[in-house]
Amino acid sequence: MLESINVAGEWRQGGGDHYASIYPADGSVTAELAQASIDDVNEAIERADRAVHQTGWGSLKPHLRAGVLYRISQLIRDRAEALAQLQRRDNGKPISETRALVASAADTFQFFAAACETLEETITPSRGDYLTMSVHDPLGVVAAITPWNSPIASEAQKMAPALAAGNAIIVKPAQATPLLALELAKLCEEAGVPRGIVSVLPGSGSIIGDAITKHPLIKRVAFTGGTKTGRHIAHVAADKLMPVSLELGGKSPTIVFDDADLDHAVSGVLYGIFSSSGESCIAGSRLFVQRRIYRAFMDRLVAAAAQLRVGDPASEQTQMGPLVSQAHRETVEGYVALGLEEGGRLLTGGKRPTGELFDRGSFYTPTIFEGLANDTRTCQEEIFGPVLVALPFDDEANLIAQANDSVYGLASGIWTRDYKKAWRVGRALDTGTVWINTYKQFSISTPFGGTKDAGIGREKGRLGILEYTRQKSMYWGMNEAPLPWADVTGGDAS
Ligand code: TAP
Repeated sequence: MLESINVAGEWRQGGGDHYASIYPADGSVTAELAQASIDDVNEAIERADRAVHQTGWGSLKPHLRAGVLYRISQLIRDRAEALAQLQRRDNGKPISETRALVASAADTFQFFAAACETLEETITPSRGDYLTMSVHDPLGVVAAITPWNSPIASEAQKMAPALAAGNAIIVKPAQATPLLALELAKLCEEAGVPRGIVSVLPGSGSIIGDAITKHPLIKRVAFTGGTKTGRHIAHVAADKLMPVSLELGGKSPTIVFDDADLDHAVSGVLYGIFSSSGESCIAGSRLFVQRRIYRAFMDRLVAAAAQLRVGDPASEQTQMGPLVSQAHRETVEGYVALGLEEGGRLLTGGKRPTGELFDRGSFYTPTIFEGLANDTRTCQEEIFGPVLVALPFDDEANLIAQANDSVYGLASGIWTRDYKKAWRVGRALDTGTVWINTYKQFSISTPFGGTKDAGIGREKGRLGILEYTRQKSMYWGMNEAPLPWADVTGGDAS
């Protein structure tokens, strides 16, 4: 049976092509759906625009809107296991990771419910006989376009603040992973979000995503995905004078100084690159190790990498599941071949594991290269897979120059016991996030985003809700007398 999509609250089969969501661990079909058509896009957006006004969602008192978001959060928690299992099938991540992503989605709705309920509008210092206020209105209809690597968490990060601010939202999930966004739409409906306020339109990015972005009633796009797509969306946004947030790619440096706690560093570096099979924008994919400890550290790292448990995503023990698709595995393999061509030496990995389960899914082994210069393509381009490049460094100045020598600036990691050095280097790194003696930890209350080609704008954080509003200034005249401009006495000055 074909899964329905959600066109402004109406569950029906889309007018577009049929598409199957494939379980990457064994190639079986999880669900099939008829995707959205351009007509579905136009209908969803036009109905959403009417719904913002007709349902009163945009003008609902904040504590009442917050109540709906709290209920969404609770429904996600109530259905957590089913959602985590569905997400495992949708993109093949290990169950331990998909459980964490579901929990993060619930936390995100809870957080933005609180942000909505407690958001203050301000009376600003007045400079005359008037009262001045700064207030925030919803934008109207906004769009979320999300990638396949962390569905539900990516979608929640956009849907929660957009809904909290009183907007309607059109969600375009990645074609490879449409199912979690559709589940979220069901929970929104159950929690009391009025009909028409949420639509989920699975379909191809270049057709459906593009049509959503260009639609004149879409007032903002929140995008997570590749830099090339982000740049295209930025061009469309420039033509429309539309705000966007772009969370894009990364090639994040992780730095191990010779005074680091090496147990922590080995574990943190491996987690940084190999969790999520490296399919993570923040993967710590460029490793810089101080030369004095380089060989000893690499020996420990490689030995530990070879022990990582690659396997069935349904198993609690699995640390690395398959890559999202056979096609993506081939892309990763292409990069490994490139690394060898560029003179890299493989310290571990670089192959498909073999065996019954492995032969059916798109698995790949944790892979570590050395011997490559930082300016090679292997060190500069985002691979989005379980491939780490390791480089030795001698001094701090050279390290910072190399670490910042990247078109990306999403995240970085520093391993050292010297807090002054960590501060100095952390401030010098041109990245949106710096982790010190930890990696890939996340808090919804802390803003997130990149610099350079890693994107513009920030998501998360208490003020993230304001990104989905239009600031407005209001002046209230308090003069006892008319403004001293026109003669209102009719010339009778007596
Ligand atoms: P993209 O190809 O950019 O796809 C992301 C989303 O954009 C998908 O839903 C895609 O639809 C859609 N899309 C494609 N072309 C479009 C267009 N012309 N107009 C509007 N939408 C369009 O990226 P991906 O390969 O799925 O994801 C991997 C990339 O995302 C990596 O570069 C990674 O670093 C980045 N990423 C970044 C972050 C953050 S927070 N910075 C987080 C996760 C991932 P389709 O499904 O049809 O492709």
